[in-house]
Amino acid sequence: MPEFKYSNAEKEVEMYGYDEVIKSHCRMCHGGCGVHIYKKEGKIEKIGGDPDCPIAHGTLCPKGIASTQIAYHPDRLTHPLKRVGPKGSGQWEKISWDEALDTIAEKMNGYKKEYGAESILMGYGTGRDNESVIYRFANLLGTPNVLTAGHLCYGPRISTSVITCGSIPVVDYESQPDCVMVWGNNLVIANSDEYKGEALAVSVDKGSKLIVVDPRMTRLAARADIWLQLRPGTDTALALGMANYIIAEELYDKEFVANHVHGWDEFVERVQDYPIDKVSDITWLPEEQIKEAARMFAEADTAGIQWGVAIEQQINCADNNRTLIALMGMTGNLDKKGGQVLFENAKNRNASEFGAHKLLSKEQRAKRLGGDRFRLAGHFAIINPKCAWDAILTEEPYPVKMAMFISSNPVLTRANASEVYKALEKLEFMAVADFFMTPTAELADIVLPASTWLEMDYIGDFWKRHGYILARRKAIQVGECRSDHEMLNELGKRVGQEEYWWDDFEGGLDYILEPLGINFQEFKKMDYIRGEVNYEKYKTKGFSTPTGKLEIYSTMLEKWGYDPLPKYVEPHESPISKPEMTDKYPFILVTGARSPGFFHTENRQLPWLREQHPDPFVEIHPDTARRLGISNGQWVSIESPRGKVRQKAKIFEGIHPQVIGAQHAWWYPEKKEGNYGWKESNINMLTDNSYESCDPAMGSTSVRTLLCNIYPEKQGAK
Ligand SMILES: Nc1nc2c(c(=O)[nH]1)N[C@H]1C(S)=C(S)[C@@H](COP(=O)(O)OP(=O)(O)OC[C@H]3O[C@@H](n4cnc5c(=O)[nH]c(N)nc54)[C@H](O)[C@@H]3O)O[C@H]1N2
Ligand SMILES: Nc1nc2c(c(=O)[nH]1)N[C@H]1C(S)=C(S)[C@@H](COP(=O)(O)OP(=O)(O)OC[C@H]3O[C@@H](n4cnc5c(=O)[nH]c(N)nc54)[C@H](O)[C@@H]3O)O[C@H]1N2
Ligand code: SF4
Ligand SMILES: [Mo]
Repeated sequence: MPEFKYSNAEKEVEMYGYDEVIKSHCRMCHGGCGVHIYKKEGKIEKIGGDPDCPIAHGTLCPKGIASTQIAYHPDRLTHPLKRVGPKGSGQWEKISWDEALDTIAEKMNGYKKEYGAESILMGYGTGRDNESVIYRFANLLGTPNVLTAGHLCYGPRISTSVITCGSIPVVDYESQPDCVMVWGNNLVIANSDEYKGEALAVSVDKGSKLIVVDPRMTRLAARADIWLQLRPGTDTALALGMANYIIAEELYDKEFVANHVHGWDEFVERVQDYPIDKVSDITWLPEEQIKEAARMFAEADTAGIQWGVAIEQQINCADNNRTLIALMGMTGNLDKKGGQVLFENAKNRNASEFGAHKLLSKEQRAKRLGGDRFRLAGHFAIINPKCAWDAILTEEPYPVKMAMFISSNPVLTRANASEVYKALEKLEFMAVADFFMTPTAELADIVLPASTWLEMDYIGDFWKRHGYILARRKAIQVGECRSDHEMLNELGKRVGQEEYWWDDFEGGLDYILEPLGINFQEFKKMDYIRGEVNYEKYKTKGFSTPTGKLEIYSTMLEKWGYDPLPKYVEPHESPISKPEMTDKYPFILVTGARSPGFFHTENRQLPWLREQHPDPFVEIHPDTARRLGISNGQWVSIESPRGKVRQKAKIFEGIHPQVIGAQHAWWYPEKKEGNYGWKESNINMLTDNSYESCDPAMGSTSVRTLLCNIYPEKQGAK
């Protein structure tokens, strides 16, 4: 492996007189961009891109550059706190780490003894490079209840890929696909999961054809050869319609389907239910456009589907993913160079092994909340949040008494926020680890100050499917902050897990690297390690599924009692499924399209980012705005049967007149009274978390497909 170098950094140091430069990689989102951290007099002065980074090639986004403002922010939590007033009162007292960890451990040990380990909920949010350490802690504690965003984000891509083709297929941008179909994703802003927008943008610059499936005009849609502006939530119908056309026109890879697909004939029969004229009616897309896109994708020599979270936040979540994998496979692009590759990881200990999933007993696993209801999710250690709120509020099927949230702010980011708030208020004990006080942290009993990526040593990206691992190198220490890994390393020793943790967490990093025959100090000197790159492995090894084939017909789903073939179901709340609602709620609401400066609820305290985007906005088509008497920049009310919030109108031609696009995750760190205005603009006051509205296998919540109304806010109202 190459030892790392500092291209261009030495010149910068000389020019600007920095004392030190540290090579690391960012994690202000899902992470992965290589950086140079420039220091002067012990403080970070600047963060710059690392041109040698194999993932981002020196490019950075505004969040990465603004990381210094997070590190040194005056509101940063810098020592553990204990609540001394009622919940939400904002009354806190400084305590020591020992007192904080001893108190949390004492509570955990007590609840475990009295109600069983399942009464303790561990929680985190999206991938922040701490998930495997949290699972390790929970599995060793014996609780099957780890509440994440996995039911509606990435978890569905993992679980449907594993049951369908063994692992997540990743677009092979390094080999320049001839065509990329971007589906429910806005990569150049989101840089999500294993992907960076730079790779897609370069690929399109070099000539890849681009198809975009998105109800809103995005930068990518604007550049696309074909933009399919579908009705929100109708993705599976569109994908099945494309499959119908590709089969009818014989544009599929006959050798591949004959030898490597399980259930092809049944799938061919199923797609007969989705003729293009019917799909056109369902999706609002012209027939010719659907055919043209299907042909462009199928006829390309190499093509990939860049899939995003929008396809998962729907009632059709699992079947959306499965149909897209079917499209990748039937066009011969699966594991093909320049297509959609099943990359192999480096031979380090993987996230699942580190997470100690095997050490959770069968008996405890069987108690996973919602495991019987949402069986695909349960199989992959994922729970639907409502199952957790219900257990807290009703004590059914058993009481949940305590929660520990590490890097999550569920009051803002889980559906039906009023219910979330009520549940968190009812918990007997709650601990939160975060960078700042948040509306969720305000409901806790103990708050722990967490280190940012600038303040830790770690092995980054080891959960991702691009096959790279990179060293994160500690640049500074802020107050008494500790990384999540370090705090769980210490907490674990206090709850009977001594033999599974280390003197300090560097021992954990060595353990991850052990199969590679190196330790962390040695890894720190390297640029990166990558797994072997091999294509078309299925030709010799088959796919890693029960039949060894691509399971378009899923034997696992069949075993769990679900339809083994994908199908389209109308969204739970739509003008077609709920026509009686449309008088009061005439618009389709999509929520949560990503904005460049924020990462969910994060960064609203950072001047560089907030100045560019001071208020939440909701997109409305100009014709609709005119009809409703709404002008650009005006505060409006958005309402659903669950609640009402306010955001500022943004008049936007790139959205259908019947669709409204609202932002998610808004709170106001500057409003200290009323728990930071957690209700005011929080779109999850409007979203539905009822079981019937969720994907029946994955438990995914439909935060993209709802009905709403919108109107000008009365003057002075809040
Ligand atoms: N309506 C609607 N709701 C959505 C979505 C949507 O599109 N629409 N998207 C959903 C999706 S895809 C996801 S993944 C979830 C995200 O939901 P979450 O991941 O729960 O995100 P946040 O609510 O922003 O909470 C993250 C908190 O962790 C803190 N934090 C950040 N990094 C660290 C760290 O390293 N350690 C610690 N201890 N704390 C840290 C931040 O300061 C912040 O307070 O939201 C979901 N909610
Ligand atoms: N800057 C920034 N980056 C982020 C995040 C962030 O909060 N901020 N969050 C991170 C997380 S956890 C995630 S999951 C990813 C998500 O990143 P992406 O997968 O890119 O998701 P979004 O930008 O939320 O949505 C992508 C597109 O889906 C469209 N869409 C909405 N409804 C539908 C629908 O029914 N069908 C289809 N086909 N499209 C639809 C939206 O218009 C939007 O343009 O981003 C990650 N990166
Ligand atoms: S895309 Fe993510 S990893 Fe890259 S600079 Fe931005 S926040 Fe950091
Ligand atoms: Mo996510």
